[in-house]
This record gives sequence, structure tokens and C-alpha cells, in this order.
Amino acid sequence: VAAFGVATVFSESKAGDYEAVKKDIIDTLDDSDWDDGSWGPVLVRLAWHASGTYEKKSKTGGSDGATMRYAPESTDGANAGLDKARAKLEAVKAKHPWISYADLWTLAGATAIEAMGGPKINWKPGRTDLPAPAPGVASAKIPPNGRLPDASKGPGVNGVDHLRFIFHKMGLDDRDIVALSGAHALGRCHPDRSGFDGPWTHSPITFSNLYYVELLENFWIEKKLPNGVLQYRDPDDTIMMLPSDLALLADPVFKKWVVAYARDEKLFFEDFSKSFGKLLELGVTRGQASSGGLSSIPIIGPLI
Ligand code: DDH
Repeated sequence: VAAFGVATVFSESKAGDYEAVKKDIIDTLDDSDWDDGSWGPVLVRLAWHASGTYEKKSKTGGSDGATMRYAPESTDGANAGLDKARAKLEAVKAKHPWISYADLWTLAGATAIEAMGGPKINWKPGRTDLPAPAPGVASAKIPPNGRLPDASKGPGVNGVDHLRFIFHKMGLDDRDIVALSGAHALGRCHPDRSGFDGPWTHSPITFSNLYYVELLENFWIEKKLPNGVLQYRDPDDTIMMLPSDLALLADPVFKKWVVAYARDEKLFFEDFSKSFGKLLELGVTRGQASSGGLSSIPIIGPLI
């Protein structure tokens, strides 16, 4: 029973109607004024960066809490540009105020993958939002900078070691590393965000195994951008690879999976779906006192 004077937030869906949220996420994707015509890739990057801060040893970080709203995570250079993705989702949040930001960001990534032709992702709700810390108070629940991968590490063994360091600390393995990297079939680099420039494939708003095909079959030539950043280009200078992408060719275990996914898109879709599903679950405790939210939330899933 609502007490007199308590404001009611207007909701266009019933709490728990994730299908209604998904529909509105899909409706926000197409936009001829944004990059290659879809917000999908940057929403996938948002879901990944929200989740990839997880550290298994300390059980901190991950998507629960939606901590990217707060410094120092919000100002991490690795997250440059994701403020735009978060702002874009505000319209969806306004229509469905019952959903947590943490659920909304991860659902948006999973939904975008599916909408761009990718596999279904086993997304589960139940994340809660960390309340804003008091001004000037550092919260141990907000992960520090430096937990996400550094694209300038590579193309050789330094890149291999770095990828293992970053992903093994999340509790993910070599196969997950290669499968998740295939998300770079989508989207592009922006000089005003990461400093790198250009797309990895010729179809950046379609989920496919083309990242592995390009990585293996194209020639990759060093290119120094006007801003001094080093990346790799194909002979036509139409697509690019990061130094860290090329590190996947510098290790026999990584390369085995690159070859497997280049040859077999079905295998890639199956493995990506599993690994991305795992990624989105990292550190999600569903009310067991990790992010200070609701005490218990029924788990309804898989929904998509
Ligand atoms: Fe990534 N990524 N990513 N990435 N990523 C960038 C863009 C996108 C690295 C660096 C960059 C994953 C792994 C890695 C996506 C998804 C995923 C950009 C460009 C850089 C740099 C940002 C910009 O300038 O706008 C590095 C390094 C790694 C690694 O070492 C493994 C993973 C695991 C995923 C995932 O989703 C599972 C997507 C999508 C984009 C395109 C974003 C956009 O706006 O377009």
C-alpha cells in the first residue's frame, strides 16, 4: 500500500516483463546518424566492460552494482565513449524504471548480439544497483582502473601474456579469450575514444565469424596514425586490427581456436554464446550482500 505523498514512477511495463524491455532495446538500435547505422556494437562493449572488471580472487568487480556510473570506473580511459551508450539507454530505463541499470546494460548487450544476427545469450536478471557513494568517499565496491585489456599489448608474446593475465584473473580460460574476441566482428575504433581508428570487418553491424577469417587470411601491415598510435591495416587500408588482436596468432593454443572459429561459424556461435553468458554472470550474487541492493530476487531465465 503506497503511503500518501509517495511519488509513483510511471512504468510502461509490469516489473519483471523483460520481453518488453528487450523490445525497446531493439527499437533503439537502428540510427543512421550513429557510426555504421546501429547502436548495437557500443551496447555490446558496454555490457562487456561492465562485466570484465571482475576479479575472481577478491570477488570484486563485474556487472552487479552498475558501478560504471561512479568514479573511478566512469573516468577509466578504457571506458571512453561508453557514457554515450549509457545515456542512450536512459530512454529505455525511463519507460521501465523497475529494471536495475546493471540488468539493463547486460540485457542490452545480449539483445544487441541477437538482433545483429548472433547467437542467443543465456541472460539472467537479478543484478542490483549500488547506491551512490557519499561525495569524496571511496567505495571498495567500485573496481579500480586497469582491469580491462590494453590494446597496445601485442602483437607478440607480451600481448599473449597480457591477455592471459587479464582474462584468467576473471576466471575465464584460453578458449573463452579467443571466443569473446570474435565480438570485434562488430563495431569500430574511434580516435576520440581509444585513439585507434576503423572497423575490424567489412560488415560491422552483423555478428559473424569474419573477425577470425580476416585475422588469418589477410595481410596485416603496421600503420602509425597521425596521433602516434600504432595499429595494423589490411593492404587496402579499409579494415584494421589492434596489436592485441594479432596476439591471438602468436600462441599455439589461441591460434588453434582462431582457426577453428574461422572454419566453423556454428562452433563459434555456440562457444561465444557460452562465454558471453559466463562473462555477464561474473560477480553476480543476486542479493547476497555484494552490491547493497535488494535482499532477494527470483531468478527467471533463460529469457532469450
Ligand atoms: Fe573490444 N575494443 N577489446 N572487445 N570491443 C574496442 C571496441 C569494441 C579490446 C579493445 C577495444 C573485447 C576484447 C577487447 C567490443 C567488444 C569486445 C576498442 C575501440 C578497443 C580499443 C573503442 C573505441 O575506440 O570506440 C581489447 C584490447 C580486447 C582484448 O584484449 C581482448 C571483448 C572480449 C568484447 C566482447 O564484447 C565480448 C566491441 C563490440 C567494440 C566496438 C564498439 C563500438 O563502439 O563500435
